[in-house]
Amino acid sequence: MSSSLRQRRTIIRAALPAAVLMLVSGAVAVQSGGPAVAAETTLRAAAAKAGMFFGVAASPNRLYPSVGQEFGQLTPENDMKPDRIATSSGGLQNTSGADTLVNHAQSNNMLVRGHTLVWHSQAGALQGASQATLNTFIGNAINRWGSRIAYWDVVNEALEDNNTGRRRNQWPHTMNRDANGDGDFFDAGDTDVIRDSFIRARQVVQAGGYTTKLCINDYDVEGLTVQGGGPNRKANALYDIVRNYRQYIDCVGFQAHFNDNPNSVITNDLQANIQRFADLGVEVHISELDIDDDLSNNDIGAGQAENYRKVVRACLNVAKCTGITVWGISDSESWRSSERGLLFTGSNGSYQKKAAYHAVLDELNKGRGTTTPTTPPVTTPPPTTPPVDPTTPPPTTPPVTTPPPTTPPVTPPAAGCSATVSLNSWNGGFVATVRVTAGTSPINGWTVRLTLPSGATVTNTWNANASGASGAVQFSNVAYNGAVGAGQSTEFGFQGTGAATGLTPVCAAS
Ligand code: 9MR
Repeated sequence: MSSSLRQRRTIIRAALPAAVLMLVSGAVAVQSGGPAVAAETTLRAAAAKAGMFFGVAASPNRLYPSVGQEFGQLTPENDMKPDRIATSSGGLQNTSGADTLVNHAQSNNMLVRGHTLVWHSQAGALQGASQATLNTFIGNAINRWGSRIAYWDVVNEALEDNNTGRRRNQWPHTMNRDANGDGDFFDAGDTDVIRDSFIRARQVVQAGGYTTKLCINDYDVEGLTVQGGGPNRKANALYDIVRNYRQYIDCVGFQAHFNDNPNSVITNDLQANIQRFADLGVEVHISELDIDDDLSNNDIGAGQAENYRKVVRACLNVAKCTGITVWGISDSESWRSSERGLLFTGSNGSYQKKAAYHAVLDELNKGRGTTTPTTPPVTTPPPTTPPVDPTTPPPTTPPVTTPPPTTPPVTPPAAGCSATVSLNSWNGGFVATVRVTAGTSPINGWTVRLTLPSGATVTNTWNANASGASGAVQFSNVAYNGAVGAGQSTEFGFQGTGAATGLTPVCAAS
């Protein structure tokens, strides 16, 4: 047993002396007449309880028992890539590694993510192929495994590096044509490898009657912003693709190879970005997670375990974030071994859990808690920002019925507040983050009014009650963020369609 788990159990025992400890299917359940408190002891069980999968990238030579014990989903790290399995005419070859992985997953009740059909890299014999040949390959690969593959990465890494927001200027994307010259490939007359590959994949799935879901996957798309607060244009470009091709796309993978490249850090708006994709109706996955341990002392300001917590919490807080996959089991066997980015040390099946492992397990065991809705956004969704200190247990009192102030009920002096807005815009939409700051006295409630330019419409709001969707709109606090200390701030956000330039928020306190 891990030391942190032992510690937690000791605390639980001390707090509940009459508790009955039970071991049920890997869960430690504590009962004391009230509801059972259960902590799962594997990542897969804890994730499953929260309604998501926790998976791993794997290779056929590393299918040790821990793979099926700890993980409920498997992505072939290299064995389903075109350079392994595609012939130059779009046929299949050398599928034995992929078959081994799919069989292993099936016999261990694990989901499989097929990785990947259309990719500029590791294309092997398909390099330079036409869309027709790509379509042949897409059909052959999907049909080989059918519904045994729960998710396929249909298109991988279509967008350029360095936060340009452009498609890659290399095959297969060089086949794209912008017929009307409007700067995108979304129009009927355009040629778009992304769209055409998804249309083909969709046809194959439908014709075969498979349950397979079709995903687009990329890196450096995790935050709404990049380091320094500028817009994440790559994320915005991915968002535009998913929005335009929503009828063909079921899921989005944020690879989440976090490191200290300014475009690859963990930003505080990770959850808001997951949320905006989820609001399009797609599932979101953290699909290739590893977190550079060198970050512990610089740009993020928290150790690796805390960074893992942050990412897991951001996913847990969005109901349509349905899975997390780490990109390997152990640091030494990782594609980036020097960054020590994974949850275990050791090798060849003899693995030791790191602090990051215990943090992930603990966070998963806390469950989804404050999830945002799966159905179209309601006007008062629960908070979408992660807790300030993710190690703090959730409040023991219900947030809605219990008044927030902990200080005696002294009537607060009339006090003012101010509001500032920061915008993250993309073609046809925006996310606004509004910061409400109390003046020299504490406030117990606030209302922010602003006027949206013509054509802009609010489609989703978090951490505030919205009134009105266009023109003059107002946002007031929800139960848990009305009380703001003197000089302190709280934030809410809203997403909209159209352009929202020149917003001037006016804050009134109560
Ligand atoms: O982890 C994979 C490594 O073993 C391969 O050498 C490498 C080749 O490109 O691909 C790695 O996996 C990548 C994945 O397929 C797509 N996203 C980035 C991953 C890490 O490079």
